[in-house]
Amino acid sequence: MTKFKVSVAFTLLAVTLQFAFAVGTNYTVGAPGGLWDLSTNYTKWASNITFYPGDNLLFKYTLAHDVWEVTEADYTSCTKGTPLKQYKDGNTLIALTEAGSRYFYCSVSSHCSSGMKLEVSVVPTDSSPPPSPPPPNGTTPDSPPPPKGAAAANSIWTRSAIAPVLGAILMIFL
Ligand SMILES: *[C@@H]1O[C@H](CO)[C@@H](O)[C@H](O)[C@H]1NC(C)=O
Ligand SMILES: *[C@@H]1O[C@H](CO)[C@@H](O)[C@H](O)[C@H]1NC(C)=O
Ligand SMILES: *[C@@H]1O[C@H](CO)[C@@H](O)[C@H](O)[C@H]1NC(C)=O
Ligand SMILES: *[C@@H]1O[C@H](CO)[C@@H](O)[C@H](O)[C@H]1NC(C)=O
Ligand SMILES: [Cu+2]
Repeated sequence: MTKFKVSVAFTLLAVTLQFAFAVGTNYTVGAPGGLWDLSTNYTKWASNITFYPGDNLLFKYTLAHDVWEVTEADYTSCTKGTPLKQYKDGNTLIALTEAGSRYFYCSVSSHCSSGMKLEVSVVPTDSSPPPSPPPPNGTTPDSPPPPKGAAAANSIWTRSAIAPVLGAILMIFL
């Protein structure tokens, strides 16, 4: 095998990894029960989802609302002091590019204090939980938790597709 082939293989591998991890899931904030509004519990909504770098938040809202990205302190106290970013287009896509916490609220009137605020914790891509251990033999397992929902299918597919793609590349070039 030539050095050239090896370097081509690794270049393709790098490109594939980059592509695979760049494609995330778009999560519509509040969906499916609500959107960006005054009636959704966003703590509850976010607790149902594991956010990874590459995922996006899509805020959909009427012009009675807006979206500010703020510091943790402003988020906690609903203070309209020093917003990091302000949006009011009714259809705001926010990229979760790296691991860490992000804080959002609606700055209109007292909507933040009324609960129109969202904290999102983005976890590193390689920290997905390990598969649950097999149940002990002879016992009927409790019904498994339902899948996270249709929105999550895309990201599961994206990540599980990496292995076969890499395998195919290696078979071609090695
Ligand atoms: C997320 O939404 C943006 C903007 O609508 C779109 O360009 C992108 O393709 C979407 N990504 C996915 C994974 O659906
Ligand atoms: C939102 O949901 C969380 C978790 O289920 C709960 O602890 C909290 O009390 C709820 N908040 C409101 C305002 O209902
Ligand atoms: C959490 O996910 C479950 C399973 O998909 C779904 O039934 C439930 O409505 C979700 N809860 C919220 C608050 O979105
Ligand atoms: C699993 O099966 C083995 C062999 O039949 C038995 O000895 C063992 O006690 C079983 N373990 C459990 C947790 O049921
Ligand atoms: Cu609002």
